[in-house]
Amino acid sequence: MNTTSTEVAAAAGREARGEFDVWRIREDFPVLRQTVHGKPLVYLDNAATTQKPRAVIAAIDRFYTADCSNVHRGVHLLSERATMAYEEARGKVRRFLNAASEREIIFVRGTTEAINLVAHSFGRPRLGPGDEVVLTHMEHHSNIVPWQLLCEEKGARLRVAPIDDRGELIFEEFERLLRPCTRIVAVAHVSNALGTVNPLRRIIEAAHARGIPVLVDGAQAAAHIRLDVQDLDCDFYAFSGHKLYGPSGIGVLYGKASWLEQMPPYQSGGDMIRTVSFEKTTFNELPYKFEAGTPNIAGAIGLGAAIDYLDSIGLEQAAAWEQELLAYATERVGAVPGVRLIGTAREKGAVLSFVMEGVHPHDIATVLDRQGVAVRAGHVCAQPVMERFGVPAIARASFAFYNTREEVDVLVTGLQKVREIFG
Ligand code: C6P
Repeated sequence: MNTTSTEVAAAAGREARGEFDVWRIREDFPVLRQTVHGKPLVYLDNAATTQKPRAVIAAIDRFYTADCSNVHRGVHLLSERATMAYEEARGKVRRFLNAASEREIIFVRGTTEAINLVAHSFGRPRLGPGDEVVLTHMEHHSNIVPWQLLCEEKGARLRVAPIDDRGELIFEEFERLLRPCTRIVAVAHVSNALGTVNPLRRIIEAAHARGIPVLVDGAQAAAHIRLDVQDLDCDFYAFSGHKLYGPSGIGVLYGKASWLEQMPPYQSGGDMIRTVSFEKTTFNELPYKFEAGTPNIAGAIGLGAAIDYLDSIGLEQAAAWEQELLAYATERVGAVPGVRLIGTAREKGAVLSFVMEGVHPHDIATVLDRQGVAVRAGHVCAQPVMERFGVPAIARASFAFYNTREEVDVLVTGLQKVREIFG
Protein backbone atom coordinates (compact mmCIF):
# COMPACT_ATOMS: atom_id res chain seq x y z
CA MET A 1 0.00 0.00 0.00
CA ASN A 2 1.51 3.33 -1.04
CA THR A 3 0.93 6.17 1.36
CA THR A 4 1.93 9.72 0.71
CA SER A 5 3.07 12.03 3.48
CA THR A 6 -0.04 14.15 2.71
CA GLU A 7 -2.24 11.19 3.61
CA VAL A 8 -0.25 10.63 6.77
CA ALA A 9 -0.60 14.28 7.75
CA ALA A 10 -4.35 14.09 7.05
CA ALA A 11 -4.62 11.07 9.34
CA ALA A 12 -2.73 12.91 12.07
CA GLY A 13 -5.14 15.81 11.69
CA ARG A 14 -8.12 13.52 12.03
CA GLU A 15 -6.68 11.96 15.16
CA ALA A 16 -5.91 15.38 16.61
CA ARG A 17 -9.47 16.51 15.86
CA GLY A 18 -10.74 13.42 17.62
CA GLU A 19 -12.80 12.12 14.71
CA PHE A 20 -11.89 8.66 15.90
CA ASP A 21 -11.27 9.15 19.57
CA VAL A 22 -8.62 6.52 20.10
CA TRP A 23 -7.50 8.01 23.40
CA ARG A 24 -10.97 7.70 24.88
CA ILE A 25 -11.33 4.19 23.50
CA ARG A 26 -8.07 3.16 25.13
CA GLU A 27 -9.60 3.90 28.51
CA ASP A 28 -11.93 0.95 27.94
CA PHE A 29 -8.93 -1.42 27.91
CA PRO A 30 -7.38 -1.64 31.38
CA VAL A 31 -4.50 -3.86 30.24
CA LEU A 32 -3.12 -1.11 28.02
CA ARG A 33 -2.43 1.08 31.02
CA GLN A 34 0.77 -0.59 32.20
CA THR A 35 4.49 -0.49 31.75
CA VAL A 36 6.68 -3.41 30.72
CA HIS A 37 10.42 -3.27 31.37
CA GLY A 38 9.76 0.22 32.69
CA LYS A 39 8.27 1.42 29.37
CA PRO A 40 4.62 2.05 28.47
CA LEU A 41 3.17 -1.06 26.88
CA VAL A 42 2.79 -0.81 23.10
CA TYR A 43 0.70 -3.83 22.22
CA LEU A 44 1.10 -4.69 18.54
CA ASP A 45 0.31 -8.40 18.66
CA ASN A 46 -3.39 -8.13 17.95
CA ALA A 47 -3.42 -10.78 15.24
CA ALA A 48 -2.37 -13.29 17.91
CA THR A 49 -5.00 -12.09 20.35
CA THR A 50 -6.75 -8.82 21.08
CA GLN A 51 -7.10 -7.13 24.46
CA LYS A 52 -10.46 -7.13 26.22
CA PRO A 53 -12.58 -4.08 26.99
CA ARG A 54 -14.07 -3.60 30.45
CA ALA A 55 -17.51 -4.46 29.09
CA VAL A 56 -16.36 -7.98 28.22
CA ILE A 57 -14.59 -8.48 31.53
CA ALA A 58 -17.71 -7.19 33.35
CA ALA A 59 -20.05 -9.53 31.44
CA ILE A 60 -17.95 -12.56 32.41
CA ASP A 61 -17.69 -11.30 35.99
CA ARG A 62 -21.49 -10.79 36.11
CA PHE A 63 -22.12 -14.33 34.92
CA TYR A 64 -19.88 -15.89 37.55
CA THR A 65 -21.03 -13.49 40.25
CA ALA A 66 -24.80 -13.69 39.70
CA ASP A 67 -25.92 -16.26 37.14
CA CYS A 68 -23.45 -19.14 37.25
CA SER A 69 -25.27 -22.31 36.32
CA ASN A 70 -25.33 -24.92 33.59
CA VAL A 71 -27.41 -24.34 30.46
CA HIS A 72 -30.29 -26.24 28.86
CA ARG A 73 -30.63 -28.52 31.89
CA GLY A 74 -32.05 -26.97 35.05
CA VAL A 75 -35.52 -25.64 35.64
CA HIS A 76 -34.23 -23.40 38.43
CA LEU A 77 -33.90 -19.68 37.96
CA LEU A 78 -30.12 -19.50 37.69
CA SER A 79 -30.12 -22.12 34.97
CA GLU A 80 -32.85 -20.24 33.14
CA ARG A 81 -30.83 -17.03 33.34
CA ALA A 82 -27.64 -18.76 32.20
CA THR A 83 -29.48 -20.40 29.31
CA MET A 84 -31.05 -17.11 28.31
CA ALA A 85 -27.71 -15.29 28.37
CA TYR A 86 -26.01 -18.06 26.39
CA GLU A 87 -28.73 -18.09 23.74
CA GLU A 88 -28.79 -14.28 23.62
CA ALA A 89 -25.11 -14.45 22.75
CA ARG A 90 -25.96 -16.80 19.89
CA GLY A 91 -28.49 -14.25 18.68
CA LYS A 92 -25.83 -11.53 18.75
CA VAL A 93 -23.49 -13.69 16.70
CA ARG A 94 -26.27 -14.40 14.21
CA ARG A 95 -26.89 -10.68 13.75
CA PHE A 96 -23.14 -9.98 13.59
CA LEU A 97 -22.78 -12.43 10.69
CA ASN A 98 -26.24 -11.77 9.24
CA ALA A 99 -26.87 -15.51 9.24
CA ALA A 100 -30.39 -16.60 8.31
CA SER A 101 -30.98 -18.50 11.54
CA GLU A 102 -29.54 -19.13 14.99
CA ARG A 103 -29.59 -22.82 14.05
CA GLU A 104 -26.61 -22.02 11.85
CA ILE A 105 -24.46 -20.66 14.70
CA ILE A 106 -22.40 -23.30 16.49
CA PHE A 107 -20.28 -22.37 19.46
CA VAL A 108 -16.89 -24.04 19.36
CA ARG A 109 -13.52 -23.42 21.05
CA GLY A 110 -12.17 -21.33 18.20
CA THR A 111 -11.33 -21.26 14.52
CA THR A 112 -9.19 -24.38 14.79
CA GLU A 113 -11.98 -26.44 16.27
CA ALA A 114 -14.48 -25.07 13.75
CA ILE A 115 -12.29 -26.20 10.84
CA ASN A 116 -11.73 -29.60 12.46
CA LEU A 117 -15.48 -29.94 12.84
CA VAL A 118 -16.03 -29.31 9.13
CA ALA A 119 -13.17 -31.61 8.12
CA HIS A 120 -14.60 -34.35 10.32
CA SER A 121 -18.33 -34.04 9.78
CA PHE A 122 -18.47 -32.59 6.28
CA GLY A 123 -15.21 -33.73 4.74
CA ARG A 124 -14.87 -37.28 6.01
CA PRO A 125 -18.12 -38.65 4.55
CA ARG A 126 -17.55 -36.89 1.23
CA LEU A 127 -13.89 -37.51 0.49
CA GLY A 128 -12.63 -40.62 -1.24
CA PRO A 129 -9.56 -41.78 -3.15
CA GLY A 130 -8.70 -39.37 -5.95
CA ASP A 131 -10.79 -36.53 -4.53
CA GLU A 132 -9.25 -33.13 -3.88
CA VAL A 133 -9.34 -30.30 -1.34
CA VAL A 134 -8.25 -26.88 -2.61
CA LEU A 135 -6.40 -24.45 -0.31
CA THR A 136 -4.19 -21.45 -0.91
CA HIS A 137 -0.50 -21.09 -0.18
CA MET A 138 -1.22 -18.49 2.50
CA GLU A 139 -3.23 -20.68 4.86
CA HIS A 140 -2.64 -20.88 8.60
CA HIS A 141 -1.68 -24.36 9.83
CA SER A 142 -5.19 -24.66 11.29
CA ASN A 143 -6.57 -24.58 7.75
CA ILE A 144 -3.98 -26.99 6.37
CA VAL A 145 -3.39 -29.80 8.84
CA PRO A 146 -7.02 -30.95 9.37
CA TRP A 147 -7.39 -31.26 5.58
CA GLN A 148 -4.02 -32.91 5.17
CA LEU A 149 -4.81 -35.57 7.78
CA LEU A 150 -8.19 -36.19 6.17
CA CYS A 151 -6.64 -36.50 2.71
CA GLU A 152 -4.06 -38.96 4.03
CA GLU A 153 -6.80 -41.04 5.63
CA LYS A 154 -8.96 -41.06 2.51
CA GLY A 155 -6.35 -41.28 -0.23
CA ALA A 156 -7.39 -37.80 -1.37
CA ARG A 157 -5.13 -34.93 -2.40
CA LEU A 158 -4.48 -31.38 -1.21
CA ARG A 159 -4.17 -28.87 -4.06
CA VAL A 160 -2.59 -25.54 -3.23
CA ALA A 161 -3.34 -22.36 -5.16
CA PRO A 162 -0.17 -20.28 -5.52
CA ILE A 163 0.40 -16.67 -4.45
CA ASP A 164 2.51 -14.00 -6.11
CA ASP A 165 5.39 -11.93 -4.73
CA ARG A 166 3.01 -9.43 -3.17
CA GLY A 167 1.24 -12.24 -1.35
CA GLU A 168 -1.90 -12.14 -3.49
CA LEU A 169 -3.71 -15.23 -4.66
CA ILE A 170 -3.08 -15.96 -8.34
CA PHE A 171 -6.73 -16.26 -9.19
CA GLU A 172 -6.39 -17.93 -12.59
CA GLU A 173 -4.26 -20.67 -11.03
CA PHE A 174 -6.79 -21.09 -8.25
CA GLU A 175 -9.59 -21.43 -10.79
CA ARG A 176 -7.61 -24.01 -12.73
CA LEU A 177 -7.51 -26.18 -9.61
CA LEU A 178 -11.30 -26.36 -9.35
CA ARG A 179 -12.16 -29.68 -10.92
CA PRO A 180 -14.96 -32.26 -10.81
CA CYS A 181 -13.03 -34.13 -8.10
CA THR A 182 -12.78 -31.03 -5.84
CA ARG A 183 -14.89 -31.65 -2.74
CA ILE A 184 -14.27 -28.38 -0.88
CA VAL A 185 -12.34 -25.11 -1.06
CA ALA A 186 -10.93 -23.93 2.30
CA VAL A 187 -9.54 -20.43 2.24
CA ALA A 188 -8.48 -17.66 4.63
CA HIS A 189 -10.46 -14.45 4.43
CA VAL A 190 -7.37 -12.55 5.65
CA SER A 191 -3.88 -14.06 5.88
CA ASN A 192 -2.36 -13.87 9.37
CA ALA A 193 1.19 -13.82 7.97
CA LEU A 194 0.77 -11.48 5.00
CA GLY A 195 -2.34 -9.50 5.78
CA THR A 196 -3.72 -10.25 2.31
CA VAL A 197 -7.49 -9.93 2.02
CA ASN A 198 -8.61 -12.64 -0.37
CA PRO A 199 -11.20 -11.91 -3.08
CA LEU A 200 -13.79 -14.02 -1.30
CA ARG A 201 -16.72 -13.15 -3.49
CA ARG A 202 -14.89 -14.19 -6.65
CA ILE A 203 -13.55 -17.33 -4.96
CA ILE A 204 -17.00 -18.39 -3.79
CA GLU A 205 -18.63 -17.61 -7.13
CA ALA A 206 -16.01 -19.59 -9.02
CA ALA A 207 -16.34 -22.57 -6.66
CA HIS A 208 -20.13 -22.53 -6.60
CA ALA A 209 -20.28 -22.30 -10.38
CA ARG A 210 -18.73 -25.79 -10.28
CA GLY A 211 -20.86 -27.02 -7.38
CA ILE A 212 -18.00 -26.86 -4.87
CA PRO A 213 -18.68 -25.66 -1.30
CA VAL A 214 -16.41 -23.13 0.40
CA LEU A 215 -15.18 -22.89 3.98
CA VAL A 216 -13.79 -19.51 5.01
CA ASP A 217 -11.22 -19.19 7.79
CA GLY A 218 -12.25 -15.80 9.17
CA ALA A 219 -9.91 -15.74 12.19
CA GLN A 220 -8.19 -12.55 11.00
CA ALA A 221 -11.20 -10.96 9.37
CA ALA A 222 -14.16 -11.04 11.73
CA ALA A 223 -12.97 -8.14 13.88
CA HIS A 224 -11.99 -5.98 10.91
CA ILE A 225 -14.35 -6.56 7.99
CA ARG A 226 -18.16 -6.26 8.10
CA LEU A 227 -19.50 -9.73 7.42
CA ASP A 228 -22.67 -10.86 5.75
CA VAL A 229 -22.57 -14.61 5.27
CA GLN A 230 -25.80 -14.64 3.26
CA ASP A 231 -24.51 -12.04 0.86
CA LEU A 232 -21.11 -13.78 0.60
CA ASP A 233 -22.93 -17.08 0.17
CA CYS A 234 -20.11 -19.00 1.88
CA ASP A 235 -21.00 -22.48 3.08
CA PHE A 236 -18.99 -22.30 6.32
CA TYR A 237 -17.36 -19.39 8.13
CA ALA A 238 -15.10 -19.85 11.18
CA PHE A 239 -13.74 -17.33 13.67
CA SER A 240 -12.34 -17.05 17.21
CA GLY A 241 -13.70 -14.90 20.03
CA HIS A 242 -10.29 -13.96 21.36
CA LYS A 243 -9.32 -12.13 18.15
CA LEU A 244 -12.56 -10.15 18.37
CA TYR A 245 -11.97 -8.54 21.78
CA GLY A 246 -13.74 -11.48 23.43
CA PRO A 247 -12.44 -14.29 25.62
CA SER A 248 -10.33 -17.24 24.51
CA GLY A 249 -11.79 -20.75 24.38
CA ILE A 250 -14.86 -19.62 22.46
CA GLY A 251 -15.39 -19.32 18.72
CA VAL A 252 -18.02 -19.77 16.09
CA LEU A 253 -18.71 -22.01 13.18
CA TYR A 254 -21.35 -20.65 10.86
CA GLY A 255 -22.69 -23.28 8.49
CA LYS A 256 -25.59 -23.26 6.08
CA ALA A 257 -28.42 -25.19 7.73
CA SER A 258 -28.84 -27.27 4.58
CA TRP A 259 -25.31 -28.65 5.09
CA LEU A 260 -25.39 -28.88 8.89
CA GLU A 261 -28.58 -30.92 8.76
CA GLN A 262 -26.86 -33.51 6.58
CA MET A 263 -23.69 -33.71 8.68
CA PRO A 264 -23.10 -36.29 11.42
CA PRO A 265 -22.10 -34.98 14.88
CA TYR A 266 -18.49 -34.02 15.50
CA GLN A 267 -18.22 -34.92 19.19
CA SER A 268 -20.79 -36.89 21.11
CA GLY A 269 -22.07 -37.00 24.66
CA GLY A 270 -24.44 -34.84 26.64
CA ASP A 271 -26.60 -32.05 25.22
CA MET A 272 -26.21 -33.15 21.57
CA ILE A 273 -28.69 -36.03 21.93
CA ARG A 274 -32.45 -36.31 21.74
CA THR A 275 -32.77 -39.87 23.03
CA VAL A 276 -30.23 -42.42 24.19
CA SER A 277 -30.64 -46.13 24.69
CA PHE A 278 -27.99 -48.82 24.53
CA GLU A 279 -29.35 -49.78 21.13
CA LYS A 280 -29.49 -46.36 19.51
CA THR A 281 -29.02 -42.64 20.01
CA THR A 282 -30.91 -39.94 18.16
CA PHE A 283 -29.47 -36.47 17.90
CA ASN A 284 -30.63 -33.08 19.03
CA GLU A 285 -31.70 -30.40 16.55
CA LEU A 286 -29.38 -27.69 15.22
CA PRO A 287 -27.23 -26.16 16.53
CA TYR A 288 -27.10 -28.40 19.63
CA LYS A 289 -26.23 -31.48 17.59
CA PHE A 290 -22.74 -29.97 17.33
CA GLU A 291 -22.39 -28.75 20.92
CA ALA A 292 -21.57 -31.84 22.97
CA GLY A 293 -21.04 -31.43 26.70
CA THR A 294 -21.26 -28.31 28.83
CA PRO A 295 -20.25 -25.45 26.57
CA ASN A 296 -18.11 -22.44 27.39
CA ILE A 297 -21.06 -20.48 28.77
CA ALA A 298 -19.08 -17.54 30.15
CA GLY A 299 -17.06 -17.45 26.94
CA ALA A 300 -20.15 -17.17 24.77
CA ILE A 301 -21.55 -14.42 27.00
CA GLY A 302 -18.21 -12.62 26.83
CA LEU A 303 -18.20 -12.92 23.05
CA GLY A 304 -21.70 -11.47 22.93
CA ALA A 305 -20.49 -8.52 25.02
CA ALA A 306 -17.53 -8.08 22.65
CA ILE A 307 -19.88 -7.89 19.68
CA ASP A 308 -21.98 -5.27 21.50
CA TYR A 309 -18.81 -3.33 22.27
CA LEU A 310 -17.60 -3.45 18.68
CA ASP A 311 -21.03 -2.27 17.54
CA SER A 312 -20.78 0.67 19.94
CA ILE A 313 -17.40 1.65 18.44
CA GLY A 314 -18.56 1.01 14.89
CA LEU A 315 -16.74 -1.73 13.03
CA GLU A 316 -16.35 0.38 9.89
CA GLN A 317 -14.87 3.32 11.82
CA ALA A 318 -12.56 0.97 13.71
CA ALA A 319 -11.43 -0.64 10.46
CA ALA A 320 -10.82 2.74 8.82
CA TRP A 321 -8.63 3.77 11.74
CA GLU A 322 -6.69 0.50 11.54
CA GLN A 323 -6.12 1.11 7.84
CA GLU A 324 -4.70 4.56 8.59
CA LEU A 325 -2.36 3.02 11.13
CA LEU A 326 -1.35 0.33 8.66
CA ALA A 327 -0.62 2.89 5.95
CA TYR A 328 1.44 5.02 8.35
CA ALA A 329 3.32 1.98 9.70
CA THR A 330 3.95 0.61 6.21
CA GLU A 331 5.58 3.88 5.19
CA ARG A 332 7.63 4.32 8.35
CA VAL A 333 8.73 0.71 8.95
CA GLY A 334 9.41 0.23 5.24
CA ALA A 335 11.83 3.18 5.39
CA VAL A 336 13.98 1.65 8.17
CA PRO A 337 17.30 0.62 6.56
CA GLY A 338 17.55 -3.12 5.93
CA VAL A 339 13.84 -3.79 6.37
CA ARG A 340 12.01 -5.91 3.81
CA LEU A 341 8.24 -6.00 4.05
CA ILE A 342 6.65 -9.44 3.60
CA GLY A 343 3.15 -9.14 2.24
CA THR A 344 2.39 -6.10 0.13
CA ALA A 345 -1.02 -7.02 -1.27
CA ARG A 346 -3.17 -4.16 -2.56
CA GLU A 347 -5.88 -5.01 -0.08
CA LYS A 348 -4.62 -5.84 3.39
CA GLY A 349 -5.79 -6.33 6.93
CA ALA A 350 -3.90 -4.46 9.65
CA VAL A 351 -0.90 -6.80 9.63
CA LEU A 352 2.64 -5.64 8.89
CA SER A 353 5.19 -8.44 8.56
CA PHE A 354 8.84 -7.83 7.86
CA VAL A 355 12.38 -9.09 8.11
CA MET A 356 15.55 -7.12 8.71
CA GLU A 357 18.79 -7.88 6.96
CA GLY A 358 21.22 -9.75 9.23
CA VAL A 359 18.90 -9.86 12.25
CA HIS A 360 16.78 -12.83 13.28
CA PRO A 361 13.12 -11.90 13.88
CA HIS A 362 13.36 -13.30 17.42
CA ASP A 363 16.14 -10.79 18.14
CA ILE A 364 14.00 -8.00 16.69
CA ALA A 365 11.10 -8.99 18.96
CA THR A 366 13.37 -9.29 22.00
CA VAL A 367 14.89 -5.83 21.53
CA LEU A 368 11.42 -4.37 20.89
CA ASP A 369 10.08 -6.05 24.03
CA ARG A 370 12.72 -4.21 26.06
CA GLN A 371 11.27 -0.99 24.60
CA GLY A 372 7.79 -2.04 25.73
CA VAL A 373 6.71 -3.09 22.23
CA ALA A 374 4.96 -6.45 21.86
CA VAL A 375 5.19 -7.96 18.36
CA ARG A 376 5.15 -11.55 17.24
CA ALA A 377 8.17 -13.27 15.72
CA GLY A 378 8.45 -16.72 14.18
CA HIS A 379 6.69 -18.64 11.45
CA VAL A 380 3.32 -17.46 12.85
CA CYS A 381 1.79 -20.89 12.13
CA ALA A 382 2.20 -20.32 8.41
CA GLN A 383 5.36 -22.22 7.48
CA PRO A 384 4.41 -22.53 3.80
CA VAL A 385 4.34 -18.71 3.62
CA MET A 386 7.86 -18.59 5.09
CA GLU A 387 9.02 -21.08 2.50
CA ARG A 388 7.32 -19.11 -0.32
CA PHE A 389 9.15 -15.91 0.67
CA GLY A 390 12.45 -17.65 1.41
CA VAL A 391 12.62 -16.61 5.07
CA PRO A 392 12.80 -18.82 8.18
CA ALA A 393 10.61 -16.48 10.18
CA ILE A 394 9.13 -12.97 10.23
CA ALA A 395 8.52 -10.20 12.71
CA ARG A 396 4.89 -9.11 12.70
CA ALA A 397 3.23 -5.96 14.02
CA SER A 398 -0.54 -6.16 13.95
CA PHE A 399 -2.93 -3.36 14.81
CA ALA A 400 -6.22 -2.89 16.58
CA PHE A 401 -8.40 0.21 16.73
CA TYR A 402 -6.94 1.14 20.14
CA ASN A 403 -3.45 1.58 18.71
CA THR A 404 -2.10 5.03 17.97
CA ARG A 405 0.28 6.70 15.55
CA GLU A 406 2.53 7.42 18.53
CA GLU A 407 2.80 3.69 19.10
CA VAL A 408 3.89 3.23 15.50
CA ASP A 409 6.58 5.85 16.17
CA VAL A 410 7.75 3.86 19.23
CA LEU A 411 7.92 0.74 17.04
CA VAL A 412 10.05 2.56 14.48
CA THR A 413 12.38 3.97 17.15
CA GLY A 414 12.69 0.43 18.51
CA LEU A 415 13.62 -0.88 15.05
CA GLN A 416 16.27 1.81 14.73
CA LYS A 417 17.68 0.56 18.03
CA VAL A 418 17.70 -2.98 16.64
CA ARG A 419 19.78 -1.64 13.73
CA GLU A 420 22.22 0.04 16.11
CA ILE A 421 22.66 -3.10 18.21
CA PHE A 422 23.06 -5.52 15.30
CA GLY A 423 24.93 -3.14 13.02
N1 C6P B 1 -3.48 -17.05 14.41
C1 C6P B 1 -1.61 -15.63 14.97
O1 C6P B 1 -0.82 -15.12 15.77
P1 C6P B 1 -7.32 -20.21 16.98
O2 C6P B 1 -5.97 -20.51 17.55
O3 C6P B 1 -8.12 -21.45 16.75
O4 C6P B 1 -8.05 -19.14 17.69
O5 C6P B 1 -7.06 -19.57 15.52
C2 C6P B 1 -6.28 -20.26 14.59
C3 C6P B 1 -6.08 -19.43 13.37
C4 C6P B 1 -6.65 -19.85 12.19
N2 C6P B 1 -6.56 -19.12 11.07
C5 C6P B 1 -5.89 -17.95 11.05
C6 C6P B 1 -5.83 -17.16 9.79
C7 C6P B 1 -5.26 -17.48 12.22
O6 C6P B 1 -4.59 -16.33 12.19
C8 C6P B 1 -5.32 -18.26 13.40
C9 C6P B 1 -4.60 -17.84 14.65
C10 C6P B 1 -2.69 -16.52 15.52
O7 C6P B 1 -1.54 -15.43 13.76
C11 C6P B 1 -2.12 -17.58 16.39
S1 C6P B 1 -1.05 -18.67 15.52
